[in-house]
Amino acid sequence: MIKICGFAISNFYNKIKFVLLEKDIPFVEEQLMPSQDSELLKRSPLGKIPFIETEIGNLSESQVILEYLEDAYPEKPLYPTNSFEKAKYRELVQHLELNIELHAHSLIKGAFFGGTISEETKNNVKERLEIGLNGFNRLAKFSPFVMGDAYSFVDGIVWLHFGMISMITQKVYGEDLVAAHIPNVEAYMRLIESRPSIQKIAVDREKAIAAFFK
Ligand SMILES: N[C@@H](CCC(=O)N[C@@H](CS)C(=O)NCC(=O)O)C(=O)O
Repeated sequence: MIKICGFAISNFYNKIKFVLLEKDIPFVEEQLMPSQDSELLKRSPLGKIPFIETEIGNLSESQVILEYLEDAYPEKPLYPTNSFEKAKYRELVQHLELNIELHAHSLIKGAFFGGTISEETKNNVKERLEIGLNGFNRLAKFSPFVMGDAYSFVDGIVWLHFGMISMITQKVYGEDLVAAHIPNVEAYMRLIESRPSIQKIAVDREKAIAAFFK
């Protein structure tokens, strides 16, 4: 049985949980925080979450885990079979994570855990986020789903990251940069929330947020 380790507030943790739910793969969860604790470093090379434990070993990095799950559990495929279309799915996920989420992520400590963010960092990150979000618009179809007229797992990943980026940018800039750059994003987010897997993740995340900030 696959064990997913991390905490239910993390968008990367929820990315893996979402894939497990969408593919109907049985799993258990272990809630733990990232750290440099020597015991954790034996399980996750950088002490980061999420990681999974399987009978044959551990895996870290959410996209690597996703690709492993897709290979090892092919019954409910995430990707289309056409190689180019498949690459377009990967392109959107990678663009979202490297060119948007990663920049917003660099603000989390300052935004929510009592750190400080210099004006220079704030301005630089905002510029990168705007470039990333505008680029995302050039790739995404939103007709009505991000890859076209059919729902795909990419929609779930977009929903997870957009939610987090909205929250961070509202806190740091007093403005939701996702809403400011992605047309009709509110309606899109509500559409994706009709998926049972996303509903489960949203409920579990709310509980985790309430417990964390109690
Ligand atoms: N590229 C990694 C990102 C994972 C990540 O950034 N996890 C955060 C929690 S959401 C973490 O463990 N941060 C602790 C750290 O960076 O040391 C993935 O896709 O799994």
